[in-house]
Amino acid sequence: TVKLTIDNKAVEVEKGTTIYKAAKKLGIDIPVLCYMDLHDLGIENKPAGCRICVVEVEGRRNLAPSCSTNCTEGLVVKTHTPRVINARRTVMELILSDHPKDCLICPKSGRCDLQDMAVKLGIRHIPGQEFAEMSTYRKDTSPAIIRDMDKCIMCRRCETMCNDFQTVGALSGVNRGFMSCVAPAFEQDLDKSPCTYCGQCVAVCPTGALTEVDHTPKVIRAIADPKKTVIVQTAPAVRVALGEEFGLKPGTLVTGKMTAALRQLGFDYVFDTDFGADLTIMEEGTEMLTRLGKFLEGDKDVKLPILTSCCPGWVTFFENNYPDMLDVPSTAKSPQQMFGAIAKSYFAEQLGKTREELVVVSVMPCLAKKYECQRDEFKVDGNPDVDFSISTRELAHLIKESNINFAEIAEEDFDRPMGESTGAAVIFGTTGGVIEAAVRTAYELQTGKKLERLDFTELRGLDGIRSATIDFNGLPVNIGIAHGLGNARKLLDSVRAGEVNFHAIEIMACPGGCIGGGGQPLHHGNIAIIKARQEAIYREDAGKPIRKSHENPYIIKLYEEFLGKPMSEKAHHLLHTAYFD
Ligand code: HC1
Ligand code: SF4
Repeated sequence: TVKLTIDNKAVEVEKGTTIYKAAKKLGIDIPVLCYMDLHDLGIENKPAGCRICVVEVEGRRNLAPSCSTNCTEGLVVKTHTPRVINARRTVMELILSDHPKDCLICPKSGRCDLQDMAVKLGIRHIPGQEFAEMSTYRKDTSPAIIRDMDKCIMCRRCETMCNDFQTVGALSGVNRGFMSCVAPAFEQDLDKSPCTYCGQCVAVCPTGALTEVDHTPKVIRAIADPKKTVIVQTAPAVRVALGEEFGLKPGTLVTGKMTAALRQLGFDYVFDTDFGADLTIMEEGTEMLTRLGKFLEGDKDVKLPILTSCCPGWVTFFENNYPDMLDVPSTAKSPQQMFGAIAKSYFAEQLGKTREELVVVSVMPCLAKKYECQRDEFKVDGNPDVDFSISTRELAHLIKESNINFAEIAEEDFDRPMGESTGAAVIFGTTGGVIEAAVRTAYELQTGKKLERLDFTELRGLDGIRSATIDFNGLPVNIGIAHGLGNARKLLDSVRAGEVNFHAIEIMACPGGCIGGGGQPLHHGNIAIIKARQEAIYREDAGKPIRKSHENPYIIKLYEEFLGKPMSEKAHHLLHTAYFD
């Protein structure tokens, strides 16, 4: 260890600790802009680029960036001398001299780290902006994400998420000086790059440089159109995070408030993606057992492990990186898309409406869902099964702009039939949950026995890659789980190399699964927030009267009245898909 003093307080830290972290230990919060501590996810962003975190170190001529300067024995550090404060203000003024001043209409306004820092440092004037020209870039709008590089401050957080955590490599620093920014190779548009639309770059961007494509104006227009019946479905992970946008603690469950707010917004039917998740389990669980059965009979052509396919970021990553394995994932559509397909067929029939008269809106913790619902394979004669997908953040905006008092609103329940769901569906929202839900159903279908315990804690947690063997009444089923595309790549590479032997694998693109999605209230890589959301998911599951998908009475009815049985021809037509490279 080494001993030093910071602001006249003594502290002892491990060798190699940065001044920033040593100060944190003392409760001294040095301001940072580009720095991002994601060590729980195995990564850290410290390019020491912005220089906001500079401190004075006795005996050194230059100020030191505290995020990247290590503590040494006897160091005397001062974090807020006049010289330090002056330097921080100058740094801020320089950054702002090349930053647009359209804060009033910026999608990040009110949640922008740069704006907050300008407030904190009391910036009132930007020297030189009268004569200096700002660098400008072409705006890039993809199906899910908008890149507005005029607002990029080169913090490199997005690059760290995309390259180090997701291993997608869609973004890297380009150009020099004022024209430097982060972009796909050859400065192509995002939709020409290997981007998966996971949105993790958006989740950590400190400014308005990376934001989601806003679908809320289209949703408002649909609600206002008397000729349209507008149906909303809400993803499992939204209910454990939406409250954060209204000042509630991470992990507060707001299912009933969210439902009531959606009704007040004017949706005609407030349904639940969880219904789609229960349906996914019926189809995917049956597919898993069918493949497993054939494998046990010695069928050499059967593809195992079966991979979950409900995460669209993961599906795109898979299509881009594993074209030799396109027949391996489950063919089951995601719950979002199964919901849309059933809403525009079975439910439309019940209402006596055509699919064109219905508008299906999804509320998702995800930005890739915006892309998923636009994919051609999820359209009938050009009409999409899900018309618009809005993020948890966009829903919060809609609620705020409609003057709904979220804190006070009384809880309400979802509509039926497509608002009924089980605990198994809720846990889809966190890593390990899809496969746990599948096991709850597949076990009972395979063995004909009732499960004695529903909580498969061996499948839970936040380790990047996990595995467990579940005993199906004498048949050991090997299960693998990964969250984060970098972890997924490691796991899949070992499958491709024949080094591991799994029967089923669940993969989710985002940290913690959908609870850490790119459309959620920004997590900024804070694992404590993700943990709190995860605990809330399991609380919701534990409190549900029905916790196995095959016991959802409205799912049973759907098969009786409409689909026949899982993987029937009709189910196959409506609920399954194929993958393309
Ligand atoms: Fe997810 Fe899913 S769990 S993908 O993470 O399978 O987005 O929440 O809606 O479709 O159900 C997201 C969450 C979500 C789907 C389900
Ligand atoms: Fe990379 Fe995901 Fe951002 Fe695309 S959305 S650039 S894959 S981090």
